[in-house]
Amino acid sequence: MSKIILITGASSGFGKAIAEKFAACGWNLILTARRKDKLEAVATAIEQKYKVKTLALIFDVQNKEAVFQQIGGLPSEWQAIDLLVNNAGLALGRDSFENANIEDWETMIDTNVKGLLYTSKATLPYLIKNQGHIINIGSTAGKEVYKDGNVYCATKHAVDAISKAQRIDLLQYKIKVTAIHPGAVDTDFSLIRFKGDATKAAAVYAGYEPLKAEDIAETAWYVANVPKHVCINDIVMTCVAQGNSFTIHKDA
Ligand code: NDP
Ligand code: 8X3
Repeated sequence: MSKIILITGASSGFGKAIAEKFAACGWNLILTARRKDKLEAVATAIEQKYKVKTLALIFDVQNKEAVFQQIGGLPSEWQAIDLLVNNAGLALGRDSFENANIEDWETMIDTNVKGLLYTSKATLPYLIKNQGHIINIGSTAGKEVYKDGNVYCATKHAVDAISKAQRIDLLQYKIKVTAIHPGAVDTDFSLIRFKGDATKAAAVYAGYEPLKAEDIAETAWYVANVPKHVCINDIVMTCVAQGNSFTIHKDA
């Protein structure tokens, strides 16, 4: 029987690449995001290409009621979830503490922290039944704070802490918990962070070869396929030009 993966934030970037990778290997996919057109296009293309089943769910992970309604109400054939990937997230702004926008802080906290908690809690009954696996997408920003990263870094530190806490508390259910912490990856992430400023976004990835979303998908595939008795707890991955969250060597 095909395995089932639930991926939040599957309309672009890592989530879309993870969906492609697992579908290519025969898994059925529950894909979630807010942008209906984009998510349904991803789902349709994958179904046609890989002949697997997909279920596209449109909701905002910040909306507690929607998360519990959509995930809690999954059709029975979609309930045997093997793997939850908590990937939906974003940065908004990169400003010094005194200048940063409070609404941006709230959106990052509500999405990256509270959204991950809601999704994990709503999926847990299925994961407990199925001895499933949770992969949380953190960041190098969750390992070291960098200048002007304040609340984004704080949300990813929270993802790091929540991953450790889930791993301990869910031991009794034999649920594996893995956190993947990537450095810079060239996706829409910076375009969204800089609110559509393409020049600023492109500058983040200029002068070196950043990671690609497919690199994260390969890592997710690896950690999901180690032997049953093995749990990969924590992975920090960067491109070779990056040494930590605030050090990238750029060619002149
Ligand atoms: P993208 O912007 O390409 O993808 C983000 C995804 O999250 C989209 O599918 C988006 O879908 C979804 N999303 C955002 N907000 C919400 C929300 N409120 N409710 C539901 N879905 C939401 O960026 P990435 O793929 O790069 O980012 C994915 C994750 O990886 C994020 O958690 C990010 O913090 C993290 N990360 C990114 C790095 C990078 O350098 N790119 C490095 C390290 C970690 P939609 O807009 O349709 O809702
Ligand atoms: C995204 C990577 O370096 O912009 O988490 O924080 S970074």
